[in-house]
Amino acid sequence: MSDQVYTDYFFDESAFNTHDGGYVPLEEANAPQQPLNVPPLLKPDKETATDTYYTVIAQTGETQFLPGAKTKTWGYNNSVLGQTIVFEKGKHIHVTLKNELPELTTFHWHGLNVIGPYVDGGCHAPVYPGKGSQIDFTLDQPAATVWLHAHPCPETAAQVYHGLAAMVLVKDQAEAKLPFPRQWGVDDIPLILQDRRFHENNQWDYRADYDPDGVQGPTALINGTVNPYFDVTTQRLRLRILDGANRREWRLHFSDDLMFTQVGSDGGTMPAPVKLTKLMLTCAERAELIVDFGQYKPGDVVTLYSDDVPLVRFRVQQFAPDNTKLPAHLADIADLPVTPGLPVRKVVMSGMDEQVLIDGKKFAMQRIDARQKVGDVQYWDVTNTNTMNGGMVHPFHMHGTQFTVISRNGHEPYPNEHGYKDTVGVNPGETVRIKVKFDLPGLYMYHCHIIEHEDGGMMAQILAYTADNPNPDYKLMDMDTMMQALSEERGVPMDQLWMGGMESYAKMGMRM
Ligand SMILES: [Cu+2]
Repeated sequence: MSDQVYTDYFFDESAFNTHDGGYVPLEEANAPQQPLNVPPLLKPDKETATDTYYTVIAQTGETQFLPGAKTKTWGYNNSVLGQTIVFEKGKHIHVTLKNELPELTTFHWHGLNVIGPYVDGGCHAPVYPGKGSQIDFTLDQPAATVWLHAHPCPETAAQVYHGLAAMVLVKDQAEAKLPFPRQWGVDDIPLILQDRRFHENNQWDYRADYDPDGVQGPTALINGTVNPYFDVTTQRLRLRILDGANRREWRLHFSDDLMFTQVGSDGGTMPAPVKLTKLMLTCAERAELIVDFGQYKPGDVVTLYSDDVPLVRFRVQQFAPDNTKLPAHLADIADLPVTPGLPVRKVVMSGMDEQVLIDGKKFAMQRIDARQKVGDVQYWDVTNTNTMNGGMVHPFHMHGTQFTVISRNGHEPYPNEHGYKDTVGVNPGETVRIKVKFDLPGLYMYHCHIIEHEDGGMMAQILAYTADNPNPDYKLMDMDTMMQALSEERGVPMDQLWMGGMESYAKMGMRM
């Protein structure tokens, strides 16, 4: 491992979300400290040597976040967020999806290389209330921390805000051999970072808080816990961090500027560990960190902050000494040659508020914007042209693939961007070159992961096709079907339906 310790956030400071006119600063929680909630591992319905069966239920519930009234929430096999789902590479996975919510939803596997558009679970795979569906797939990708969230366009942001997000772990034999902590809830800890505003009676009110540049709240929730502490009983902790917020960037650091080691990013283990004292995550990005508490003694408290707001207090207990050293090389990342003859694909993210566009257009569910042959390796140049008032970082996400980051404005990517990624923050005025290959056919979305931007139209879709089936006949969702269903489910006339993303189309004089 390189001895270099990086001490900055890498991203352009002038574009941090704190400069946004609608920025909602986090406030230090005044609720009592509570133990960090660790979402339990979901039990399979059945498991054989080759197959695993799960049932995932989207359900309503009530959650005690604050003293007083419970908050009405949605979750997966849980009142909010979800139980943690584990998939083993190479096993045939069968998932029964059930919708017990009052409205349609979809089940999107963010970071999984699965067939699109139905198994992938984007907007074309609605599951209606009271109904279910079945998916199955076999994973051929490295161990990683990925996630499940709702993705019914343009209602994704509201549903994720209600709580529809769960962590998913992919496991494989290569990662199992690495000297990483792996006792779930003891030294292998998820940290799903979100923020909410609690209104009267401790309720969330997405519409009241709506902002086309992303909904934020002043209260940090970590795995759905306000003001959590965690008792450290081992010298090393592995933190699997997910930015599960609709809009917020997290600028993470510990008290005493404690150094930590990043060993994983979105698509799994990084090629080499990287030592840091600061880490910024943009929406939907993940980072796996190893934190060593060896210099502390029982009774000490180490605090994880975002900017200057405490998120989690790690209370150091007695632990056995652990001198495990990480190897200098952790994982192989394929450096695939680009397929000869292919041009560099250009993708432009522009605008802010309601004006957000991708390649000059807003998303349309029935329009296929691009094509790439399965197996081809192509450079994509993803540009953020929004430099107004310092601009903002757009986290660019692709379904159906894990890409590699080649360069930022022609320069080296950040030191912790050498692993597989499915989401990359693009600074204002910057072009990020990524290398993209689809292993499976399907129709896949790519978009900004500020979720209100994606609902507002900063999204497009690409057909990954094979030579023997260049024009598959997918049944694609359409806006009339979507609106009719929601209108019936909510019991409101179509012309009174409100979805945040629709406003962005209406204000631009467009239809979805
Ligand atoms: Cu954006």
